[in-house]
Amino acid sequence: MSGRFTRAILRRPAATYAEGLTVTGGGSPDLPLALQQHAAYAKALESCGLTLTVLPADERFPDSTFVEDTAILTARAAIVTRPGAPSRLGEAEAIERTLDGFYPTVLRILAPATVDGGDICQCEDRFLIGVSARTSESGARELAGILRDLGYRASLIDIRESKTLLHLKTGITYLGEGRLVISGDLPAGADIGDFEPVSVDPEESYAANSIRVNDRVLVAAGFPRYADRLARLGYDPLPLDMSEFRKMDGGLSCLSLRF
Ligand code: CIR
Repeated sequence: MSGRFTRAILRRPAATYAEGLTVTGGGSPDLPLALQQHAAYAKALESCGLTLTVLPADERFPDSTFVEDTAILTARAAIVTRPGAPSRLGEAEAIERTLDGFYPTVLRILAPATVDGGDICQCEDRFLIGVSARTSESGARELAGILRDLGYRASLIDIRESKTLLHLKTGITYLGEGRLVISGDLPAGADIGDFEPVSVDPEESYAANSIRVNDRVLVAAGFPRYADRLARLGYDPLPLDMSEFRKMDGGLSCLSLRF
């Protein structure tokens, strides 16, 4: 992880949530259950010491609860993205006003480039940037340039040949201490530098999207081998039920912007 987090921004799932994008085919999400799971997620972040800004549901954008895709928050600046799915483009505009309240410097990705925050993995002062169906090559390069100007290191990982990864962070998590969780869905030969890889069993690949938040690692419930592996490495996993977000191709990282 990169320092301790003190805040997070979340957005409640909208009444239109079930109309969002999905290829998973897990069936239609149950909105009341999604709201319960979202509330439990918020509580878990608070238990890790974070102060939350929970934005109201935005019915115009069914996927807007996946707030991570709209911005990249660093200690030096905030960067508003341009989400790659046309139905999600307006979400970035909506987050910008919120970020203005927290950051003196808010930069943005410019059209026609696209970037989804789910493709960006911060590992201390280095950023891994996924080139995906959502993050265009030009978007990835533009973002890498912005990050380098801010004094960070940045490198690209092309995941376009993966049939299972929506975003780079669908398949990786930076745990801190130089360790990177990697699911087998990451294309062979992906350059992950000299991070120590922590593998995830193929039948538990959904669990690869977890989040280190201060002294805990939030993990999706129902993946005991992964939780056990983290515990044996000295981490303190906090399992959360994610069924209704998984149905819409979302994971733990997608539901918040942490800073
Ligand atoms: C989408 O397809 O855009 C949403 N249904 C799911 C976004 C998940 N976000 C993430 O992995 N960062």
